[in-house]
Amino acid sequence: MRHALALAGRAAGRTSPNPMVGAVVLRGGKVVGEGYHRRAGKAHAEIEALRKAGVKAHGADLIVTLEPCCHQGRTGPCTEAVIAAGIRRVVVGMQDPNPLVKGKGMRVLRRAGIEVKSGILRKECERLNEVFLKYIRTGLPFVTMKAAISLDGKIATNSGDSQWITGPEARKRVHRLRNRVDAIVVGAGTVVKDDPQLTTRLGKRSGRNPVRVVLDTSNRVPPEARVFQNADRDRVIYVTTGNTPVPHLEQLGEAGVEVWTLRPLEDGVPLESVLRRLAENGLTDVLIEGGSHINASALKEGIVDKVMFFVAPILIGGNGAISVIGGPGIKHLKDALPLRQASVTPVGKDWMVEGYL
Ligand code: AOF
Ligand code: ZN
Repeated sequence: MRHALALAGRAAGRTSPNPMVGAVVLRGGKVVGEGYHRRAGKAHAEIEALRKAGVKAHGADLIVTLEPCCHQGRTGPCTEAVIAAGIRRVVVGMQDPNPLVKGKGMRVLRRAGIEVKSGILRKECERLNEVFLKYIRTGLPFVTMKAAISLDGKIATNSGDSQWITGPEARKRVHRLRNRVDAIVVGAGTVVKDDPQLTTRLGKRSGRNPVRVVLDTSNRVPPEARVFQNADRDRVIYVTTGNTPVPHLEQLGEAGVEVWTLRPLEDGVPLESVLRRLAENGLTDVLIEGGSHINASALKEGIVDKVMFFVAPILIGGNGAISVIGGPGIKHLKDALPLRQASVTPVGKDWMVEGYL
């Protein structure tokens, strides 16, 4: 199962909105076939592993991180292929939360006389697919709020200087993260102030750019911003609440930027509807690299799943220096948001602090 998990992880960031799945065919304790799901629409992990095993699958064991599917989707039901291959025993990491499967896959296998064991390294399998789990249960993407902050929680000095708070190792880590997620969401403030590209830059190693999403509810973002460059090649989405001037929209359109017009909420940013639409577009792993304002809205709307702060051992200070979470905040400490499973990992001279909400 550990090997199957490692195989599954090879496609990290490439399977949305589908899960990462790994499978191994074992015969007499020897691996005779293995495979993993490479991207949505391509063969399921089980099928890849069974194909490799060929006739050796007869009487063998199949180890798979996720319950085999029993439905006709973009590909046929894996249960049929498992039965046809003559597999004797199936070892499953976790049940498939997909309502079309959800235990039915295992029942179908058992009914065909195959021995099924389930829940092996379940926690690890669930952790690997935290994004898929969130999406399949709620229709919303898994959202990580990422920021680089000083030890005193600032994201810039009182004059707005913010480059760079963290060191090169932490920034490299962020590029690896961008290479894995499906989309990055930023607000107008960040684009106006920092003019970021939000691309994946990993040096010689190749990466791919996530879809970049700019929320501009108060029409502040200039169409010349760097984030809109390369929009003809890599998808960029501009979200407005309808007050962007027409020539401005035309310029964005010509640059290849996709424009989404959404109904405004009271305080501007209709985050949840943006996220739902991203998920409908198959973008299920979303990073908010937002800035103070968006971070506050995101937390208020309750749409953040995970926090990832890179903390630099520096002190900035100043009442006018922006902190990582803006907005009105809370009155009582009992209302503070606690992080679950919080952890600290040193990254260069900085620390990566992670936790779940
Ligand atoms: C995968 N890869 O290795 C396994 C999956 O989009 P489809 O038709 O390929 O079906 C996707 C569903 O199939 C997915 O939601 C999950 O329930 C099940 N298993 N999916 O993409 C795999 N084993
Ligand atoms: Zn399948």
